[in-house]
Amino acid sequence: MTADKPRKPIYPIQSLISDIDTTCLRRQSTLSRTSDTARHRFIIVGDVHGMRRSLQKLLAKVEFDNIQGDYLIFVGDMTNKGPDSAGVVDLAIQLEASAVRGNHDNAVLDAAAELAVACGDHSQVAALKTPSALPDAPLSEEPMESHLPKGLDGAEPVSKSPLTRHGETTYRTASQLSVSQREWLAKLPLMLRLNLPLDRPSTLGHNLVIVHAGLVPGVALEKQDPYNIIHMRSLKRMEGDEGSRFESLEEFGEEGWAAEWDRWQERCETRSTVIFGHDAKRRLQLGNYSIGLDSACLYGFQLSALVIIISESEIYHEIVQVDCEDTPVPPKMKEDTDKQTATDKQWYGTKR
Ligand SMILES: [Mn+2]
Repeated sequence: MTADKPRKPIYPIQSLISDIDTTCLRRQSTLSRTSDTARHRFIIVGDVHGMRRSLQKLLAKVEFDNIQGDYLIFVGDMTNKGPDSAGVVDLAIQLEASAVRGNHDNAVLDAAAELAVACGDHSQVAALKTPSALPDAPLSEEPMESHLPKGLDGAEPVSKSPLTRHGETTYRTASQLSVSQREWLAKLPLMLRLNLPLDRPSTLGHNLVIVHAGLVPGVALEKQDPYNIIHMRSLKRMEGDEGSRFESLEEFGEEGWAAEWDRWQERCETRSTVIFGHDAKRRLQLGNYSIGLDSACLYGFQLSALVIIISESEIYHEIVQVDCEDTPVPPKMKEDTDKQTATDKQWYGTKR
């Protein structure tokens, strides 16, 4: 990643990649022979950002039923900014969902560690000092809301806060999560690999990777930069002696990274489809090998799900959306219109 923005801290990563166990599908296949109603679906949900009512509306619309074998996956940024991050995490835990870590989930974890240290809990000091990949930092005791420095409870402005790494909203979200909710977030991998059964055709191919922000084409999953995975939005092509390579950027750019990813896959023998979020400005993105699911529910637009249906003879997918059901949060605007890209202008033009 080039230095288009100073890097924010990464909370210790417990797992870079996890595989989704598709043996559950084999179990379901056995079930389906005895029941016409057995379903085999992966429901992958875009950035929720604490918009719990919208999430519940979406789950109702897809008739989510984990007892029937539906499997829920989040593309990250389940938390922060919106009204009920704790409620969203509780729902995810209750429904046994899988998820990847988003940049906001990461920030909330880091803020929670900073709050804990500010409250005298030194078990989190190492988590704050390590740039990445410190395993199993124990989390501090709940609740932290009562320990919030003056001003972060919303009563009065912060006069002199020792908390400097994040904005007030992030500390507030961090203080609202329980130990078990933070532990669930902290365990999430940065990438989820989902290999679909090869014995039937699939509209999405058979190799799926779920990440929050993006991947750099031509780089193995194990070699992807953790920071990029949760922050990147675009790519810069670098020409060199050995052909072109890419650097990822946090800035939006005229074209998202996924367009380059799609072109790259066309040249690959084994192709991977990436399911991601993070890019609310571009909203729903339907590429040949990339599906972007952040349709800006936080800002009052839609919450989206990619529904993958696995039948006996084929695998196919559909997009299901609901309108935002929570109070939206106004997006931050770039004041300097000269710095706005075409995507920025389109975004500001369409916001409510
Ligand atoms: Mn994000």
